[in-house]
Amino acid sequence: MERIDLRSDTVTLPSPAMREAMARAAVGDDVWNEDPTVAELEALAAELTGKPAGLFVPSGSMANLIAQLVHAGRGDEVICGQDTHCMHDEVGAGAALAGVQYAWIPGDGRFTAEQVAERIRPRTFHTPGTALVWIENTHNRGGGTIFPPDEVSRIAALCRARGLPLHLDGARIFHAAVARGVPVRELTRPFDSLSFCLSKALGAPAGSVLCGSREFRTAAHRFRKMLGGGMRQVGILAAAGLYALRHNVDRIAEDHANARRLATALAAVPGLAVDPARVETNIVMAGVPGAAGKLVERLAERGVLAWAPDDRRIRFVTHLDVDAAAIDRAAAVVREVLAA
Ligand code: TLP
Repeated sequence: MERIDLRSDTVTLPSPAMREAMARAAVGDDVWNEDPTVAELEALAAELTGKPAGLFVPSGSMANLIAQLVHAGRGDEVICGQDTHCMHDEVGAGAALAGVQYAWIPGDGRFTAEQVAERIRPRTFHTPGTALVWIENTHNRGGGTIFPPDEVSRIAALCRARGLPLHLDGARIFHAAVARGVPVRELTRPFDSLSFCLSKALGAPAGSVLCGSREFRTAAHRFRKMLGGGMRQVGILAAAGLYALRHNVDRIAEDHANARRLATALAAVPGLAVDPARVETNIVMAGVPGAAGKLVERLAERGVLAWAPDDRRIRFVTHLDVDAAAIDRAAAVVREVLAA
């Protein structure tokens, strides 16, 4: 039986050319700052995002935790959108390990400067103080939605005026850049710091890069070591990241087209609520009346893998290992399963 894996864009496999680049990578001990391929990746990431420095880290989750550790402390508050990954999908790491709590804004992950302003609070003998404002772009649980760039600028101006750092979880920021047809640095400019993932649709097997000022990197570097994220001859992984940044960015447009194609097909399936007009990038969220997990199991029995982020939604993510023909076959399976 054919298997079409739409659970996530993290499931992509390194291509033969990427593996070739990994095999050829010059390496050294990165804990001693001696891996030339890691240095090259960090420099390219910094250049692309318009920041002075980059730091290669093992995962997006570690990038998020390090950013919170650098910018916020125990008992501090982080203002973010509803269902943000760091709050929802990282096993409570922000609370458990950085000691922060979240002041979250209801909605689909997008919010306004006014909504941030309402939640900023001083550190008093009663209240936690606001230490950080957090934006996730694109927003995963929101359905791959793009945070409006003008609103990011307004929020950045507010943060500057109130002396608060603004961080971007840009796990999929290249998706937003490709969808909007702009260089990624245009979307990252307003932020003090950011991370992006190499291991999602960019197709690398592991790794994220944190970018920001040199001081941010120095602080982040210490926390990376503290968390056990210092790796040795990791140029092998950095080479995959370099390959991904050089070859796999523009093609993300195909994933967006495939997501729209899937959404259009699923919109016609009775029992699913899908609005193709809301699909901006590579994530399709389908609403179901309930028991989303059961439906995911029935789809898996027919070889179509998806994920239920909650009981009423099924998420399909397009990526470089599924083409338009596979999308059509997946849509046909979904139609048949729902009709059965
Ligand atoms: N997201 C994964 C799952 O954890 C849900 C996925 O399949 O989408 N920020 C955002 C916005 C993410 O979507 C993810 C991963 C991360 C951070 C964490 O990255 P990793 O998995 O590398 O720790």
